[in-house]
Amino acid sequence: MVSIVPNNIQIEDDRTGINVETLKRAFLDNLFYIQAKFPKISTKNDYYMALAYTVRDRLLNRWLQTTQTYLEKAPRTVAYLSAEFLMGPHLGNNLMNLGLYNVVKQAMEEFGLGLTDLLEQEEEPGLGNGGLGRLAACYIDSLATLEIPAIGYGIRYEYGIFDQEIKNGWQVEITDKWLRYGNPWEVPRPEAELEVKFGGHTENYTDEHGRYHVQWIPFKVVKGVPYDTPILGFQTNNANTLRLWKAEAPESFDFEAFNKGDYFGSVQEKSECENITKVLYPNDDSYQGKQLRLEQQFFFVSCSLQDMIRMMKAQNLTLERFHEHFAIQLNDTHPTIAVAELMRLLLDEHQFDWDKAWNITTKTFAYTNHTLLPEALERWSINMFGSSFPRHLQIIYEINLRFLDEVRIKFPDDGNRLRRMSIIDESGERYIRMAHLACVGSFAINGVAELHSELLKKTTLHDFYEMYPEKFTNVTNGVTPRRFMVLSNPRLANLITKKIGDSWVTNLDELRKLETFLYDSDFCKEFHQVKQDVKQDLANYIRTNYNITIDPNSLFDIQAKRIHEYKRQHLNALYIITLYNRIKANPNLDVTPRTFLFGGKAAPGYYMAKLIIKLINSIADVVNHDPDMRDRLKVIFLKDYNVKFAQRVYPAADLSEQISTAGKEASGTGNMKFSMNGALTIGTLDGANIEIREVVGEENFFLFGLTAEEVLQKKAAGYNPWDYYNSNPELKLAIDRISSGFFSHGDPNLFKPLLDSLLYRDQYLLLADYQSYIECQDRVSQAYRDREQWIRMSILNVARIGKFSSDRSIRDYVQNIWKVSALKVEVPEYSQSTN
Ligand code: CR6
Repeated sequence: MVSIVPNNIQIEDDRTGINVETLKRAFLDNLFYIQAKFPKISTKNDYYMALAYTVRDRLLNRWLQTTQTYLEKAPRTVAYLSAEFLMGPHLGNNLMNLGLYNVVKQAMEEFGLGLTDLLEQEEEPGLGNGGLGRLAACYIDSLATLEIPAIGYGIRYEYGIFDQEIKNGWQVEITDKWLRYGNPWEVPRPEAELEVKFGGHTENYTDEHGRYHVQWIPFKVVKGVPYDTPILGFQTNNANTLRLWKAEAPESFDFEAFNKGDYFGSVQEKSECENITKVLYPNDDSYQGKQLRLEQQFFFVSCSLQDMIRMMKAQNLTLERFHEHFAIQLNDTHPTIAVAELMRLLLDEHQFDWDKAWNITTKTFAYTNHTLLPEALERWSINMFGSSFPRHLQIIYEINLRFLDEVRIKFPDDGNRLRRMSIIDESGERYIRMAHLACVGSFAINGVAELHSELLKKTTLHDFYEMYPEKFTNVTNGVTPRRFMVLSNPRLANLITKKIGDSWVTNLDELRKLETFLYDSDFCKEFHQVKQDVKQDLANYIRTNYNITIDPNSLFDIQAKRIHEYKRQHLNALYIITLYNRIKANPNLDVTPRTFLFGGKAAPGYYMAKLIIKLINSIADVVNHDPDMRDRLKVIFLKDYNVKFAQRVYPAADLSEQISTAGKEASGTGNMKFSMNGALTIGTLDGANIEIREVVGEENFFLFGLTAEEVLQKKAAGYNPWDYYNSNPELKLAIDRISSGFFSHGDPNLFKPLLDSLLYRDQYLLLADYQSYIECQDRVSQAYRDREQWIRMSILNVARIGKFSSDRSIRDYVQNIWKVSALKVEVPEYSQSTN
């Protein structure tokens, strides 16, 4: 095979060189030849694009070398199937990973361009909702950094998560036209398109050996075109691929209609095909049983499996060894139809017999569960499912039949158990339970934090745990310290590196060495100064964008995450009202000045979440304009919280709000990002909070609230929110303030649905946790006054957070589930960066 990089290239050229002069030349070259602009008429976006291409050029060599190495060595490969990848901006990350940040900054400065300005220009690919999608992005980063052969497979949504605006305090959704100015990071591969079938019916036939087969005759066929994005590891040569599929109409689709003169009909059919990857469903931790969503799931799963099969063929590997070549991770149940699709491909298209196909399938898949919330557990009505995927329905029935036989043998005469475990829910209208299919079709099942994995075994998947105990494990989530420390908090990263060297970036446990400096007053001062500077940055941003002045010496108390009742942003709001009431009652009260910052999107169809946003903004209106508050209390709802903005927010927090009802937040990942940037957490014993508290030390964590077990007991004992309302004067006053119309210009009805839900049901036990929460918040206020002590607690959060690197999570997956090995990629000397 011809080597990709001719060995005789020894000098730097405009596409690989990394000194300032070459970079400048390359930048102008791209501006001219790709953007077709010269400086005088260039927009900021032209400059961004020119720089992006300049950086991409310097990445390509590693990427192609990686692809070639993987092709030649055919290593066991991880395929991470996820309906969401919330990557965040690429430019800064690639500059960091290539080690080119500073030299490019200088090159741009010599042109009079600010690198931060150019970075700001990038429209982020918002191809995810929240934690689950961002987790996939962190894992893709760690896989590349750890040099593990891996492919991320997903959907190239034309519209990602909506942009959020706030009008009159309400959320307004704006479509996310992220591809508007082009995407310099992706490479379309139309030559690698595949076909995906939908609808129709099945036919049986017998082959010449008398063997019985099924054939799927689809109603329509859609093309899947891959768009590839290189994912470079941190200071490695390994650049894995994120392969996202776009749906297109096949060229031949319209012949018949055209011939009949039905121009309109044929074009409409084309746009219907393309609808499949048009838009991301904006629901987080809940699902909508929409046919199009199911079609999206099948579309990307089928493309990805066919792609894997094609790769094996190109490598002359036999499909009998599919499960040896690929470990496929199902990121939640969204890609779970893959179990049936791999069976179909093996049975119908490659003529395997059932047992062989099933053996391969069940040695291939591993399933991660991300939630216990019942409204998020996917189930598809049999009618809907069968109309789009008639063959898969047959296969699932057959899987279920054989599975229930197994259950019967292990647990004889237990009809209830059979009904509970069946992949088909037959209690009313019939549904396919995707989590059940995932459990039956996978060799490993994991939750995303210790508590969550335990609760899965005890509750949601209890029967499956009894059936297959050996399949169950835990892998606690993690986040990448590259993006969430080095890139987004360079001041802190530099200080740390100055003290302990830079190996912590890929070995986060090294942060422990910071503990040596706990009583080094110079270090503590510098550490504090970093926090103050970052807070000042955010304050400046808020002044520019919101015209509100906030005091960087106040305690920055931040809750940034999707808006959901179980996350209890409204509990936070009740505390703000309580503080407000206290100051109103006693205007000279000595309070610790606080700035409450919120960020997060509500699912467009989730009325209660939208009402919570309106409530926060209404409180902000009153509080921020009340002279009695005299800058002791400020409340701001930051609009359009996304990855780009999150990178500004985490570093600036003093306090991180992780206040979900215990047992409801599977893990959380924002909790980790805040803590690694030195915020202290106020939180419940929920998700990964428990493990964060364990490692940072209970004295460095503000704990409150009921435990998961107590929550269940309280509900079982007949919880009555009114008891709390009636017996707690501060709580009553806070609620009454809302219901009287105080925050709604006298309108007592505006927030009634929210208050009724709290007083008559309070599913998430806000009232039960209120007292414990406000007492804890008062302790926070006290603690913040002892600056030295607070700084030490903050340092300890950073120093002990190593466990929550996504590198650790990926190592867990690699060792306990995937059993894959690293494969180092070598590239010629000349293009390796040095700085
Ligand atoms: N909404 C969990 O709720 C977890 C992430 C990633 C979530 C959250 O606690 O940290 O997954 N679940 O594991 C789902 O999306 C179903 C989330 O992001």
